[in-house]
Amino acid sequence: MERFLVKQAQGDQAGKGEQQEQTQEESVTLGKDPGGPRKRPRRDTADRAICGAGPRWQHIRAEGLDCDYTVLFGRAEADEIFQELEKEIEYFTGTLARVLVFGKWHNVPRKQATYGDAGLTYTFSGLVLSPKPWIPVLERVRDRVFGVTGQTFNFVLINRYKDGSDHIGEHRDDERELAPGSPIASVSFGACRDFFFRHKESRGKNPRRKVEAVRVQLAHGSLLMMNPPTNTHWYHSLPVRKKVLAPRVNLTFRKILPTKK
Ligand SMILES: O=C(O)CCC(=O)C(=O)O
Repeated sequence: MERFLVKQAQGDQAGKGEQQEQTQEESVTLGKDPGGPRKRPRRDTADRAICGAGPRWQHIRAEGLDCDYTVLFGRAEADEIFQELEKEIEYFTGTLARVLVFGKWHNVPRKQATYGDAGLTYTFSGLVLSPKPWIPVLERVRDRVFGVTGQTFNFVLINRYKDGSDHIGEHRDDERELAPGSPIASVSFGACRDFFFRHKESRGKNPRRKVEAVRVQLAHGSLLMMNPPTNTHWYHSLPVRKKVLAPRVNLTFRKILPTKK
């Protein structure tokens, strides 16, 4: 059974022609919007009335994987938000921007920052940290996600990729810190990049099972809702794409558990 590829819907062209760099798995093109009915993941009818017609969603499904994708911001608004993010976000520096692998320090191959509600803490590189307080541009994106999904978030992790050599390896998001049953909302600005899901039983040289990987192209202004139980069964990554020359900023909004007193 083949899986889906959500193609770039609009915006940056930098991710075009990257498919040949995909080596470890196959995926199949779902294509541009297949023209299905307008749907949103939100189920509450009263809320629907408030929010109007809403965006056009593509539903990405596989065994234990449940995601919804849409382009949330039009080009002009996405450009404006991207510029503001570039101006306002304060990224980690020093040891927080480095990682220890087998006893050797390396620069993290991207820049990272966290913002969120007062009083929250989370662990990062073995340290207990507090996010920076929300700033207007992040509230604007967070509130727009709420407007179309009804989901609230108290924390955002920001990853900035200066070009296609910056990347993030295969991982799952730390479930101990996430509120059980909560989705993760991933909003992207800048260069379009490939994003992969790989089933946990289908990793490594000798996988227990062969489950087709799922590739999604994350366009400028797009929103990918990663709904439970996706994060339990699937790893995700943003691989190197040498042909991508433009920067990209990704925001993953999360609901994390309040710090235990
Ligand atoms: O940049 C992306 O789209 C992926 C970010 C990611 O994997 C994460 O925040 O856990």
